[in-house]
Amino acid sequence: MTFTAAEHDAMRRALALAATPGVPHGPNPRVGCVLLDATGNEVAEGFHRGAGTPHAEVDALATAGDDARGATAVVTLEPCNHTGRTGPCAEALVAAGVRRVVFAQADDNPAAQGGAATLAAAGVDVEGGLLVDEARVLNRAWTFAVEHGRPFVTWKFATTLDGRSAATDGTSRWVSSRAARLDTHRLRGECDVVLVGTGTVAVDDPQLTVRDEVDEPLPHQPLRVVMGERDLPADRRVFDDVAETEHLRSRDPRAVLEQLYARDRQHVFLEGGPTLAAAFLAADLVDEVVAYVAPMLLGAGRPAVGDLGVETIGDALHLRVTDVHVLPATGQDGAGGEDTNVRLTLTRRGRDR
Ligand code: AOF
Ligand code: ZN
Repeated sequence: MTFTAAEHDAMRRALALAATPGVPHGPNPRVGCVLLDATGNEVAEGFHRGAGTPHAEVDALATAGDDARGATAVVTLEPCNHTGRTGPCAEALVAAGVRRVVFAQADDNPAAQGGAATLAAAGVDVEGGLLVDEARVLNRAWTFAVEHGRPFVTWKFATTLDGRSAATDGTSRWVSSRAARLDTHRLRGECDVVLVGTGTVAVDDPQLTVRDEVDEPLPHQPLRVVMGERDLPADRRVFDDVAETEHLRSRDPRAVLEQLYARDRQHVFLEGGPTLAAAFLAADLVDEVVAYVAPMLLGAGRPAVGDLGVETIGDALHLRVTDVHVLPATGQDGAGGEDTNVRLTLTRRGRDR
């Protein structure tokens, strides 16, 4: 692979453009594009602002106008080859007279792939792979979903130091600190589905919306999904009109993920109770864990996770810690705050070390 220093710098810029704050994390990938002239100077830049809006390349081409002729397009994702919500970018680049295309990540989306071949067939010089790791991380959930044919699953739970998520009388409201609750809302906002079981809705009645510091709902709300067969009272808070909600009448994690993927959902934030968490873990369908551990002991009460069928220590599920930090106390936390946030991943070989 031979990339110039100018192409390298342009790809860094394109990655930053793709990550522009406010651009939704799904269902489309976040994509940036920079157009360079023959001397390596920037002609125009563009980025994708979410499903239904122009793709990054088309956005940059619109700014460049005639200056696109003979240019090099530096894009974080292989240009698409399809007419979906918008037209094929590969053809738009050819029509604009772009001479060379440098991209980071290949597009494995079956609907859109093949842009590099189309460009090459039209005589455009094409190279991929520049800063590909950064591009994959930028669209972590989208990349995972396209490669695995199902949404990426983040299991989030709040627990006391002794692994309890509620006291024996069922009260759970102040297990996590204010900082932990705000952090949860931020993470929810990056997902396109918040998933719980019917039990959680019946017992805890959570609202499951994304709210800001003053408890106002944000404009972009993930779909709220309740899974399970039992009927639910219509007065539950998940059925309010702040966000959309769907009740999927299935207890099977795999079937539910399949249905969500078919509806273009790529990142599930699993916030169910111990039974649902155990079902997803047992089916090997948890990809990331986010735990908020409160400096609190209950000694009894609802466990954070239900029975995993582990009877001997050798069968324990093993996870890898990717980040750990203590969240600040805010003064509004009854007992003192300072929850520890732990992030972990599970490999597909979760049970061996
Ligand atoms: C690009 N540039 O900026 C984006 C691309 O929903 P559609 O019809 O717009 O198509 C979305 C698919 O197109 C998406 O899943 C990915 O494969 C590609 N997205 N492609 O060349 C962009 N956003
Ligand atoms: Zn496109």
